[in-house]
Amino acid sequence: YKNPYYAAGRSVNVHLFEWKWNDIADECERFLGPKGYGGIQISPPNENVILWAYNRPWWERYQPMSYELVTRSGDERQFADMVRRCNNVGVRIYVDAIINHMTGEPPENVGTAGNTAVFRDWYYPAVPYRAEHFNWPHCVINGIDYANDAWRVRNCELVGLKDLNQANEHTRQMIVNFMNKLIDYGVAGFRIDAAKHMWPEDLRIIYDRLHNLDTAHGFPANARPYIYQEVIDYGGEAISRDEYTPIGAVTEFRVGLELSNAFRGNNDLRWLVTWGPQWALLADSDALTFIDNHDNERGHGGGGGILTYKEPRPYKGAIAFLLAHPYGEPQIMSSFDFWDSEIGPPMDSTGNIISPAINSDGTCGNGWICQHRWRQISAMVGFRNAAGNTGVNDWWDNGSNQIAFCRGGNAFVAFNNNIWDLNQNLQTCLPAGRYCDVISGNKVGNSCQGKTITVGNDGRAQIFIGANDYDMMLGIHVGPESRL
Ligand code: LAG
Ligand code: CA
Repeated sequence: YKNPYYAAGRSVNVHLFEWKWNDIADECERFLGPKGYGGIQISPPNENVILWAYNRPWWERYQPMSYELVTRSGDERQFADMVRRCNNVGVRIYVDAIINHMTGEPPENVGTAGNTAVFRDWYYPAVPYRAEHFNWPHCVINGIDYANDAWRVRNCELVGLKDLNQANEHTRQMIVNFMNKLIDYGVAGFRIDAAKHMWPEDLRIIYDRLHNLDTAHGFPANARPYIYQEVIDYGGEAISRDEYTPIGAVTEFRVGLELSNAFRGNNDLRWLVTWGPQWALLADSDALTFIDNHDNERGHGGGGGILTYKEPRPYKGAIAFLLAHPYGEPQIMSSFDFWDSEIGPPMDSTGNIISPAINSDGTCGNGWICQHRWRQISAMVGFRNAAGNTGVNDWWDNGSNQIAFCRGGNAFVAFNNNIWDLNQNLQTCLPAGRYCDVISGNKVGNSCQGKTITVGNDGRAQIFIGANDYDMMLGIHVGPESRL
């Protein structure tokens, strides 16, 4: 359950938060496929309660009404079409699976597929679930429980959301049927929402009943779905991330915390020489790594203090390091603009999501941030693909906030987070020749829009990153986007 089954030569998962299925299919064909992205985490595809009372907040999608595949992102036919078209261009789809709970007791009672429920009776006829399929007696998680009561964290309600009992055979089978339907449509795996709130032994039974990935969609025979479980573990809680690594991969929230801290200038970049498990991070193959996610970019899920698109220079630096370094299976966030932590995606007066516009410079409009289209970020996807499965070698630092390293003989990256220039002759490990820095501009024809780097026969090159340069990093590699 720990292999994302990316197509050959690809890497990096992007969360296209609240995107519509048709738009994702288009984005696979026109951008993500050509740029080498490995996969997409999509927003929950199953029916959720419609909340006009809160002006359609993004979080209504975390309140399921049923497993019918109809949401503001699209219907079942559009879902199937997206998965097929993305797989056809080598980009995998991972589903955000909300299987811990159903709705709370919302003030409205219509779902995105038109179903209703009887909240007070725990009755969701479109699944169907009745009271006996939920945890009983009914209780609500208190803040203090996280420190000392694993039972309550798993069997009581998370913010009042009706808590499914995954030890119940019917409940399990409804969840398994839902997930298998998605696998049969060609998805490659799942983010398990609120995994901390479910018992690992119940989850294991559910995972073991899942189908193999569909060979008709290009997966190898006997491939198991990629499973990354959302467990927020900064230490000191009754429940640990280590309880979940025996059954799948886990979201490593400490990565975003440590790299945000370092790239904000609160910890010297030189210390990153030991980046990985030595920083009390999960083992490499267990870790889904990221800077920000949809919760902590807006202060939900106990998040805060994490770099987001609102602080672009250090944010791009942190993401570049995340993608340049071999540790973990990286994911990047692709957001819509927000000024309020509850507001939903751009929508018209009837609640339909407004598609991102694609500007002539490749950025997005209509309120979509599209970090995955920022040149500095998509270029680092190409960097990671060129680096392949090489390790880190030829580390250099200035004893402070200037660092550089190679990925085998395939790629070289440098960062300058000091307030003075980096101007050094460094070992790049690359074959002699001329290269475009993929951060400061694109290669166009036979020249670079940004910096040009000349590597000598000894593999060394003069590397300059001014303290006031637009970006704090520089990257070159053997791929066609960089090599002249
Ligand atoms: C998650 N991971 O474990 C998601 O990443 C996170 O975004 C989800 O919370 C949560 N678990 C449940 O799937 C989000 C919002 C909550 C919101 C919840 C349900 O962060 O704020 O709760 O989705 O929509 C909302 C209200 C609460 C209310 C609750 C139930 O904010 O005040 O108690 O609904 O009515
Ligand atoms: Ca639970």
